[in-house]
Amino acid sequence: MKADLKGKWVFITGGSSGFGAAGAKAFAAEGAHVVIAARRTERLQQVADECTAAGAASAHYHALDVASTASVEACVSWLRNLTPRLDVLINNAGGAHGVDTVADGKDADWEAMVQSNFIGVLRVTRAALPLMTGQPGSLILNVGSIAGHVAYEGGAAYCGVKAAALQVTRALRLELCTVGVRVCTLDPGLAETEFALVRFKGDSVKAAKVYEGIQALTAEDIADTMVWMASRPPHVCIDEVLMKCTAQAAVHKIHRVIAK
Ligand code: 8X3
Repeated sequence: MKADLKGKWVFITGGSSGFGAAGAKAFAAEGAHVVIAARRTERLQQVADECTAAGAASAHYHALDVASTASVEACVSWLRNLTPRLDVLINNAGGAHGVDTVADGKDADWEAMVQSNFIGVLRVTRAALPLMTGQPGSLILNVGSIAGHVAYEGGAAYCGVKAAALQVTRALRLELCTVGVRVCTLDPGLAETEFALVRFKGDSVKAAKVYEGIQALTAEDIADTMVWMASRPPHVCIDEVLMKCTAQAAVHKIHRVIAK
């Protein structure tokens, strides 16, 4: 049985691009009210327009920096004026900064990753929970990563914060069990978005190498799965999804077909 997402209120962080923007459009196509937030507000306007065109019941956007409690509080107070209830919260904001080993790591990169991928999830969830706890079946979907399950060289901080976020998901599920709020994580492997470009600090050649010779997951693949997880009936919680492209059997086992 599938739950209808029509008329549901969906709030997505990191909604200006990648998984967040694709997710917003996918929920819009289901007839949901879509609310997106991110730091890059100029991009949000365009994504909101695309959500309206895709069939959203309504589409809204607001500036949000998940690294700032004041920004999170301001965004969620604005959200409260739009709707007294939130059916789906997607904690998608995050990303990786740098591929340095620990020996060469930069404090600024580590701190940015801790803020966006870990504390940001806690902050946004804390602020949004009062809109969700009154309705059993509402759903928190955290976007994690294969990096939260398996460590790799150059990923100490990113793998660490994604592992931490996975434990936030698990702890929240225990805390919210009695009020019927579902808590899920969707953990992708290689997915072709701006992720690698950000990780390599704008070096498009290095970023392209990450996806060379494989058909990586797309933002739309992730968005489809978000919608699937959110459209299960209220008594069904898809706790954890680890999702990889077929060419990636494991973090270090990637079958690349590269023309000579
Ligand atoms: C992104 C996937 O494999 O680059 O979270 O860590 S990976």
